Amino acid sequence: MCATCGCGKVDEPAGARITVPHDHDHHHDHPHDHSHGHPNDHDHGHPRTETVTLEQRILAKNDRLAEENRAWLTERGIAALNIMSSPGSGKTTLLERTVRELQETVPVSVIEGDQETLLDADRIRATGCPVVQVNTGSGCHLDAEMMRGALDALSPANDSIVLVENVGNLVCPALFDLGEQGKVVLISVTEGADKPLKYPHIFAVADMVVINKTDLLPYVDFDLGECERNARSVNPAVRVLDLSATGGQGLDRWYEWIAAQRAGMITRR
Ligand SMILES: Nc1nc2c(ncn2[C@@H]2O[C@H](COP(=O)(O)OP(=O)(O)OP(=O)(O)O)[C@@H](O)[C@H]2O)c(=O)[nH]1
Ligand SMILES: [Zn+2]
Ligand SMILES: [Zn+2]
Repeated sequence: MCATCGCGKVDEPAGARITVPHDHDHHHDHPHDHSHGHPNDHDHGHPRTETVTLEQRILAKNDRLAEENRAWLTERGIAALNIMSSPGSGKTTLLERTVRELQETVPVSVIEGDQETLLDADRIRATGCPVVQVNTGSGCHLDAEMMRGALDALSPANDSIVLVENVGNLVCPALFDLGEQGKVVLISVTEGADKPLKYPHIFAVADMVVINKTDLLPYVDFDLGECERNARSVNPAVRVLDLSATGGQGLDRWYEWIAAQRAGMITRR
């Protein structure tokens, strides 16, 4: 996992950059001094026991921070939903549409995770929705420390919804609890119905699997029923929804699920 892919050095979370985009963001000129100079000395040749110990320390620390986030969110009745997928499945497109359609009636804000750029945060900001961008540099997932930093920068209202777009990756985000109320795995019909079997860990931790881009079903060889069965084979209790973020089909059930998550958090407060 992360100790071997290079994203999970114990000190790495401090290297993440959290940006609240402004109207006059001249960020393109800022020096890129984050992580390019890090030596690539992670674990080649180290005994396996050392790698395992490092992984355990990273995950134990993350779990502690995630519990703090969970308590913080629960006290405030805030439903944070962590949306994970491979790059390009449509996370930002779904969030853009969701905030456009919900923000009139429900307080909602967004945390965007990407290795680099403010592009996704800029797309969300164009909807008028409060947003912060977390740039993880070489990291390939959000962790609980980044989540806490982003929540501090965002200051979401009590009883609100925080939609979190994780870094596009079906592997590492599965391991890092953010303290969120719900984990969503998004898969699009162009990716193949076998993905739950090939990346079982992320599907196993999901509360909801969303199958996106159903408007493309006539053009691709993708069996919705097979994908759903594959998801249930690794996570029998998981909810599965199919929708089209661009076409709008199936979005009602997505909004109903979000509303139920929010209601659950408000009740707990
Ligand atoms: N046909 C179709 N295209 C979609 C749909 N949802 C997203 N797309 C397209 O898929 C591409 C990627 O969408 P994004 O929303 O940027 O994907 P993402 O998951 O946020 O990507 P990363 O942030 O890079 O991981 C864009 O060209 C979208 O227009 C959909 O429901 N149908
Ligand atoms: Zn990783
Ligand atoms: Zn995105």
